[in-house]
Amino acid sequence: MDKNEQIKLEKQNLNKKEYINELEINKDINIKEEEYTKIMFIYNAALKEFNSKIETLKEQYKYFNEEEPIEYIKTRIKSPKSIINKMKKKKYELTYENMLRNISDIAGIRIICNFKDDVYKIMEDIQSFSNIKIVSKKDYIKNPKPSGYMSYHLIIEVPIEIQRKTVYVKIEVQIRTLAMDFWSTIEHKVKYKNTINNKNESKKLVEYAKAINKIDNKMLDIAKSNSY
Ligand code: 0O2
Repeated sequence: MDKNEQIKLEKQNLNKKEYINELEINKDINIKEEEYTKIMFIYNAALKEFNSKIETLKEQYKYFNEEEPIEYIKTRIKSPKSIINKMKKKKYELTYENMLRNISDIAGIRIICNFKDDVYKIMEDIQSFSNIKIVSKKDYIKNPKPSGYMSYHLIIEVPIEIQRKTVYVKIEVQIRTLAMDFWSTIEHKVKYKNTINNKNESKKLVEYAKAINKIDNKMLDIAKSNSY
């Protein structure tokens, strides 16, 4: 590439505005209108691209490290009802702008692995991906939630190309062990989304989370002593 071509390209890149700025986002959310569909298409596209990176990482461990820490991967786009409920709970006005800025888990990916150590290895591998911006990290394994919930959360921004513009899309990545996933799946069904607050049941769930954590640690010890 000659120098002029190089300069032209650099200018073009500088002029690339984020496509999201061209959408009319300063208005109320209406899930039946085109704007909503376009925004969800963008989240879906970003999630697909990132999922493919994680699938490659899963395979890569097998071929280059002779280990398979990732058991399975799940992706989901938050339902309109869940988005609206979360915004109401957090007392945001129901505008697209607030949704894009403040709801970080519209696109979500969950990575389930074998052992606690794997969680941190996977998290560091994701951090090393080029082009991915890390927005925030929450370690609910070292600091479990009062409910007993354990998991590692990352909010990342993934670039995708839409209409010749780059859009950075937020994705929530949850990384946890099979044991943590077992607990949180059941707890999500019986309590987390339920408004009825039964103190006795909540206490039991915290106890079970602690018991599961002990077993997780023991499984890791066995794996280490067998140099898995
Ligand atoms: P759903 O239905 O799973 O999507 P913040 O970012 O701190 O302003 P936010 O977004 O609530 O607040 O972040 P947080 O607390 O890290 O939780 C994000 C997600 O983690 C939740 O999404 C749940 O998926 C999961 N989670 C958090 N706490 C619990 C818990 O106590 N039990 C279970 N089972 N899951 C939990 P949503 O949108 O709340 O729910």
